[in-house]
Amino acid sequence: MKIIDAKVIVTCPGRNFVTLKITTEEGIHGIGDATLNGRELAVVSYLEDHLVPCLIGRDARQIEDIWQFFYRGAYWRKGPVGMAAIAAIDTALWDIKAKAANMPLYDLLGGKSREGVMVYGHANGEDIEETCDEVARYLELGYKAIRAQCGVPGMPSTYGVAQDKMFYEPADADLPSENIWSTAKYLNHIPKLFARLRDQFGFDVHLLHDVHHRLTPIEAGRLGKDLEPYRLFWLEDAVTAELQEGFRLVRQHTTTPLALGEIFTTIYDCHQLLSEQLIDYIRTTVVHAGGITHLKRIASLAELYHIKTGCHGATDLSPVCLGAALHFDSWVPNFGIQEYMRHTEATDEVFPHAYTFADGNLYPGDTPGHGVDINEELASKYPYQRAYLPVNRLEDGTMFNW
Ligand code: GCO
Ligand code: MG
Repeated sequence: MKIIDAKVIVTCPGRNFVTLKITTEEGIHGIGDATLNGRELAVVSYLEDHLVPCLIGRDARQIEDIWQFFYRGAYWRKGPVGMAAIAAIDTALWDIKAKAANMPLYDLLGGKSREGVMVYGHANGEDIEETCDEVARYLELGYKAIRAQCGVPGMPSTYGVAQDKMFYEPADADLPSENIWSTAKYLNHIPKLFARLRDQFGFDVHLLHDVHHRLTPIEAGRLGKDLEPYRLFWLEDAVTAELQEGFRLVRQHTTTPLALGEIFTTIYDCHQLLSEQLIDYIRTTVVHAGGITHLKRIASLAELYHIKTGCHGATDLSPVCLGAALHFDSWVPNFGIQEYMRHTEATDEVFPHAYTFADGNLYPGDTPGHGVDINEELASKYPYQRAYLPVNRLEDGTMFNW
């Protein structure tokens, strides 16, 4: 099954997406997501200039060997640009193999472990009142799990609070916009949000919250402790995780479940977090962690330590990544939850897909492969537009984490 073509497609139906399309001599094609938000063209070049020339002529059936060839063969390992490129190749090859076998991808992985994939939606508002209204709306839509983010008094803007409620899009500027951050104001406010949410909605709905890498371990310990009465499903990215052992301190202070890993690119970014049971949910997903092949390894290591999956699923992960993730989620034994931020209608048109939403779950569909395709003609109508994620500064001007 010789690979005869590998094409990189860049499209911007409301936001930028990079897609790799691989075709075999039998005429079977598969696609993979290669989108790296705010750094898209680096992955395009990495694929076109360095990986595609080595891919043509290889046997599409040898997914593992091709993965190892590109991971080990570069000599330079890991990193978001390289791993997103490898992920795109890997996802496209799994898509091809499943299509050739005439199976939905979850069958090739080992079969379905569950009927539906529980997802969480995103409620957010300028203040507590507005956030409560949004949670109510998500409950009406059937969601069983909802992430709640809220504006903080005295801070002009904060992560996770959107202009357009259904389509949150932080990469919104031609040059990075600058936000202001105050840890003290944030830590004082967030427990009030969850006190109010539990008061109004009770304990049946799963509630989640994303700190977005902004606390020190001891501050995270305090927030986790303050939130314990409200029984969060998880507290996400409480601390940046370059220092994996830093999470020991968070763990010593709180039983609030911790989620981490949307920016990890390999198993080496989390092996200590997993083996010391410092987190409860691992957030790595298909596109940024080396594709299905590597994600399976991470999930298997996590399973050994009672840690569940919770794949990243923001809007910058294309429908191709979401489709592949849903097949992975349907199979993986230690599934926890899947993030779901809706894509715009224009994006959904460019990427026709088999997955559907009902009753708080996503269903991957039964079409052979991962069930997502790209309409190239439509994609070509939306040229790339430079867009950056914001940056963050403390109130005194010091650069901080966004
Ligand atoms: C999440 C994430 C996103 C990221 C985005 C960056 O939990 O969904 O934190 O909102 O900020 O994916 O590109
Ligand atoms: Mg996050």
